[in-house]
Amino acid sequence: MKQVLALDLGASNGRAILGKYDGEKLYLQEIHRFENIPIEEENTLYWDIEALFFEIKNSLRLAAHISHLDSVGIDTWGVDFGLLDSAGNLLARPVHYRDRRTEGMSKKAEKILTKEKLYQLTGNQILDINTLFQLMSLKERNVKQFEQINKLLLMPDLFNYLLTNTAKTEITIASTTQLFDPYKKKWSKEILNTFHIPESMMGELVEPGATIGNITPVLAEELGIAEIPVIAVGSHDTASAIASVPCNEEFLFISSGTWSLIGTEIKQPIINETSLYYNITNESSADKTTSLLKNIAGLWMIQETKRQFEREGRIYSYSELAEIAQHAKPFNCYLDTDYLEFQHPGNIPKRIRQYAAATDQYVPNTDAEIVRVIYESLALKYRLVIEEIQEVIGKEYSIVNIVGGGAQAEILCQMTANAVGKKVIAGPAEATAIGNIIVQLIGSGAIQDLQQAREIVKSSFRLVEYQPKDEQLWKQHYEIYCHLLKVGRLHP
Ligand code: LFR
Repeated sequence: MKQVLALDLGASNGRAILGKYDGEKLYLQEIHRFENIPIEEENTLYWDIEALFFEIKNSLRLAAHISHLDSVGIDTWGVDFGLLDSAGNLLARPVHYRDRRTEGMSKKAEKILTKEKLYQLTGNQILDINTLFQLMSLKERNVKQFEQINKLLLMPDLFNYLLTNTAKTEITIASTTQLFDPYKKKWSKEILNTFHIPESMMGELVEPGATIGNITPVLAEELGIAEIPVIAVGSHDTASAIASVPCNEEFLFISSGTWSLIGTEIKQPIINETSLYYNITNESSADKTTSLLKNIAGLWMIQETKRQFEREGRIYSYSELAEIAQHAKPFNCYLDTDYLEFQHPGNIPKRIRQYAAATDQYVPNTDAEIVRVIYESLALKYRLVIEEIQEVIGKEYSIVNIVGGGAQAEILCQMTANAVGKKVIAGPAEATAIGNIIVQLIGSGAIQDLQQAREIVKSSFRLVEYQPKDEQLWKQHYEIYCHLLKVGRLHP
């Protein structure tokens, strides 16, 4: 029996999941779950790095006391980073990408390097949150701090460093930065030079599956555990989630969590006018292929809406929210779920009402109506993006695999099947942790390769199929939705 620990830091929480592999099936055991709440100080949104590292240590201690651990791997969302000074200490708390400091930064960058060139060199979708634009913003606001940087470590790399004292950068997370050459799988010298970012600041790159080092003797002693190897997994949570898609044929995936990452796996990056036009990204996947995907809003609006209802004293579980939404009138109002104002923390229901009024639509009033319009608009947007991806690849797919927490949202899975007109296979819900575990097991040779791993996932976890329903009705509303988007009516 191989036993490895996956630490997955997501937007709603962090989780420590023990993966046990008996040579045939994979079993998961949740060891610890903790909050991941950003800190707001002087108008800046930061990672609560101390609390998270405390919980990571806690997770290790708890897991190691339950069972022997062969290794541990950490994944987080992309683009965010910590900065080290020349003594190897953190220069400041890492800033969270939902901070507003990067608003408009990609436009400024385009004055230095055209959008076309930025895309051609990195294959990354141009999003203000990308590491390059965060760095530009830092330089603009605090050049002194920028000059003190000795090493930039992306968040999983930073946690690996805190555990092992070894500073390395794993490739899947590097590929989210807009600083990375997706063909050579190296830092892009041209981007670094153009934006005056010293190459020495960037970490030495390692492949997923590589061992970063062992937990330092001091830490092992503090925790009363062995000096466990720390593995660079697909440390970008999306790369981990995609690794667990239970399919060995060509597939479309929706990695459904706070964000929705929609795309497919391809052998070589696709960087051309159409992919730029649709703002589709090329990221490195956990097994050397490329994930061609688009990053659009996901369950964030539902999560934030649930929190707002709570603040107002109405407590719902996610299944209760889905239940009330089922009974609300369909297609009351359409949202562009990627509208900027929906991306920041706060009172989302209120913003939806303001948005509906400003776009001359029915104003959703009840909790049920609010939740329904979010789910419906997400499903409509999924169809749009799937059509874009298919156009870029030049191929039609017949099945959509939904992995991640959203695979449990039956309402959204069914609406997706209806909107897209394709069969949906939902699961596994614990995709990110499973992908993290798989890469550790491949790294140690316990599993041969990703193909074998995907068969193991298929036989180890519950998958649910959804067939499209009411296709005509959804098609009709999809057409209206596309029209409204096209003529700018969904942007107040
Ligand atoms: C998903 C994700 C996306 C990335 C976004 C911000 O959790 O990692 O892939 O674009 O978060 O980093």
